[in-house]
Amino acid sequence: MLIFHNPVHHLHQGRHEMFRGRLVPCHEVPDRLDHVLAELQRRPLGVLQTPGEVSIAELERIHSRRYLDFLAGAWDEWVALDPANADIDALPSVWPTRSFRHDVLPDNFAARMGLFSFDAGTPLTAGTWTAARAGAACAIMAARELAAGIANGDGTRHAFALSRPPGHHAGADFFGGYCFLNNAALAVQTLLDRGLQRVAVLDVDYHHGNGTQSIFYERNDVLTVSLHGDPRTEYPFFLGHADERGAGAGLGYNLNFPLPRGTGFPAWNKALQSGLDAIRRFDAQALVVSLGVDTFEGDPISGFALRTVDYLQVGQAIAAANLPTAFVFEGGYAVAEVGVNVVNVLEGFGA
Ligand code: Q9C
Ligand code: ZN
Repeated sequence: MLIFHNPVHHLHQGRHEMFRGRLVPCHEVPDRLDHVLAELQRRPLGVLQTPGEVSIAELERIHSRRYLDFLAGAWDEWVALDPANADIDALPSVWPTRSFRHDVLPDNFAARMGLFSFDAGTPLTAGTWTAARAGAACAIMAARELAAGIANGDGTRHAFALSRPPGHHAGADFFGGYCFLNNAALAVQTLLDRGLQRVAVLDVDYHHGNGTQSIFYERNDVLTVSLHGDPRTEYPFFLGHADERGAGAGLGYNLNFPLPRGTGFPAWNKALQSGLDAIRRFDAQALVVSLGVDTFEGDPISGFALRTVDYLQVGQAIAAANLPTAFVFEGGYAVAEVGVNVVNVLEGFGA
């Protein structure tokens, strides 16, 4: 397995997220990725590489120009408001909701933070843009290698983009859920741009991949499948219901498996099998897996009960789809166990 890791991920280092009216320490910390790297030292699964630069034009295949421009300049704008802001994370605090029908770009920075986000749990920091861009490059490079491998017939069939910040909550023009650039969506688009016709996304993170769903909702070249905590009770709350099946040309190309809090491996695995069946029926040529391990029983912010050993079976099940596969790291906040759980998936996969 070819592994692209983000060498500047630690430049994105949020201090606080808003939770129940208080600023609490961030769950999405650099240590998470370092634990995966440490586990890959103990159980090497392939060559570790760092990505080169990717162009803004490649990011624009998924994200809007004005969102990317905003992200690129946001930190400098934040500090320009007050030099003391250099020691504080930027968080949004005002949002347009249903009755705000225009999206004229406001001059006010706080207003633009709100226009381009959906929660106050996702701090933007000095190094966020640099780290997120390098992370997107990991996903794009992984997809490029896969596309080349598919074209050659005997080249790379599996790759892993090991990066943070994560991506699946980020939409074409919004951040949230600790995500800024949708790494998985960028990997999918790269595969399509390099000649594939049908790509499937399997999102196994605890939280619904609202960004990925919204990006591909009206398209029939991408099947999006997500297993997640029921949005009636679980973040991100406003998307991820079972009746969201896609729209327009994309009708039938989005599949959600909302599961109740407390779901253990047997029921979760049943949903996984149904999702994989749909991917088979779709006749996908490649698979992008949004690999969050916040389904773990010990995860501090999630509610499923998967055990460390179960992740070996998760990998085996995904391997049975027998598709060229790019794994993209997403959530997982039981920091000390994240490495073992992620590498178990990859080992089970037979990487
Ligand atoms: N007190 C990913 O797993 N906050 N994002 C939940 C926690 C948002 C998770 C509240 C969780 C976002 C990529
Ligand atoms: Zn998650």
